[in-house]
Amino acid sequence: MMQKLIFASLLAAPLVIGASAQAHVSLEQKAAVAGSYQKLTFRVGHGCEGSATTALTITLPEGLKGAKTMPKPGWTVAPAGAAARDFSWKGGPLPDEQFDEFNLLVKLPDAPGKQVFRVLQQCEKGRADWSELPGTAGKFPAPVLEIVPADAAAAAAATGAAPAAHHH
Ligand SMILES: [Cu+2]
Repeated sequence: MMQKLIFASLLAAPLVIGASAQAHVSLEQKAAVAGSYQKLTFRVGHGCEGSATTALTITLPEGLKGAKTMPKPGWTVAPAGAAARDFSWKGGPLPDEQFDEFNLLVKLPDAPGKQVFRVLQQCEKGRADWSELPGTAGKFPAPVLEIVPADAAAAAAATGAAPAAHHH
């Protein structure tokens, strides 16, 4: 089913940019400013080969701190202290033909660079481990956030080309 969706999106050129964000488990924010507090929205685009999603565990990379989860009706999220790296939602089930979003607020590191999030999706039948690193041509890419320097973000804003990160 996923392959069909990807194939269809390639034929419809104007939809290509949005299509990759709708499928998979993806991160809505592509870039954010170093050192800022940033809302991260993880979107679950489908289940596990047709099976409904019942749990989602997001592992934060080392450099991120002070994460808070956003309450989500119909789902519980495991309590996590300041040092916790894993955030686990359980609930749903979220049917394959629907999508949903899971939100975190995090403090980003001061250093620019790519941050990779491992996401484990569990379903009524089966699971999907979204953990493949950027540059590997796999079927289960891990969501990635590009941390940009504050200076570069300010410069981009001044020229009207701000990175898609300002969701305060
Ligand atoms: Cu997909």
